[in-house]
Amino acid sequence: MKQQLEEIMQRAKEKLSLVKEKSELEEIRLAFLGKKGELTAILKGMGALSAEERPKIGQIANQVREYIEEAIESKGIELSAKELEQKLKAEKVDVTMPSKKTMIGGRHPLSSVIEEISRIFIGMGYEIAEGPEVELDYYNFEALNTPKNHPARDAQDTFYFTENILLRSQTSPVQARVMQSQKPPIKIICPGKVYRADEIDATHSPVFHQIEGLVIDKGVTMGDLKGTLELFAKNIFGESTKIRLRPHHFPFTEPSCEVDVSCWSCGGEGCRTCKGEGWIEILGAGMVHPNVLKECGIDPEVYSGFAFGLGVERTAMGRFGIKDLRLFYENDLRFLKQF
Ligand code: 2NL
Repeated sequence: MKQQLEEIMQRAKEKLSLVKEKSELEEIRLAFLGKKGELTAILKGMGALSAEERPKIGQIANQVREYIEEAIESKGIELSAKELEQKLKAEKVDVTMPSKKTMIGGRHPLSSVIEEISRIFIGMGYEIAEGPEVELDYYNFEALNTPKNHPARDAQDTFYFTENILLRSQTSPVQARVMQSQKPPIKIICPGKVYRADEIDATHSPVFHQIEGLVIDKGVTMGDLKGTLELFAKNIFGESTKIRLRPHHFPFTEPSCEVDVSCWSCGGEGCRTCKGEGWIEILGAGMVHPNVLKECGIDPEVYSGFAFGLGVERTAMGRFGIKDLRLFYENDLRFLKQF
């Protein structure tokens, strides 16, 4: 029996030396130490031994069991270490490899212009107001002194959902909503998308962007309007820029004007950019019509105000020397990367 035990130990030793994977260890443990294992079988047969031999063989059997248990455990530790080493080798990162190129996006030129203009007015204490693009005829036209069948509606023809719901043709309805919901003083600009029933060509698009401004307080005059717009023009086109107001007509302002800036290309001499004029039209403006103030719940005997509006696309085309407005919407990276 002693010999049998030694053989078992020997075989366990050999088998363990051949083990390559941890899963094999459990098989070996069962084969020797399990309920139906070799060592267990020997122990079961010990009943036949003499009282003298039994403790001796029992002791050896215990030693063999301890030996096999320890051998399995240390093999397990050895294999775990090997596995970890292999895993680390396989997952090694070469930090000297060149990195993948990531594409970094940039601002769209129209967003840049909107942001630049917004910053100038925020610097003068204005707040930014936003409102719906799907608008009521009331806010887009009626509240702005432009009743149904008014000839000015023709130039502002837009898209209708129903007789009274439309895509806004200007951002002034946002200003009408602010006047009806807040008390003066009001100092806001309203940037946003606007819509017109226009055919697409180099200078027209059915969707474009506008920034309108509105100031309402006691004692606001045309002088304030002129000073504000002059400061704005100098900020955006340069310190030497001059402005000029020409009489015009808008239904929502009285008096109304169009505003020109001295040409940023030639400074007023006359060149191709300004078509020899020396001046370039950039926006429309005026003193808010008393009918508009009244309709929006503001007493024109107490308060007055000015308003202005400019087209973002037209401003960006002038600023960047772009001849065709469709370039803004095509999302061609060769174009967009230039800004
Ligand atoms: C343009 C220039 C303009 C306004 C917009 C405005 C807004 C309110 C009251 C009075 Cl709530 N006016 N906005 C004023 C003058 C010109 O835009 O060429 N528009 C067709």
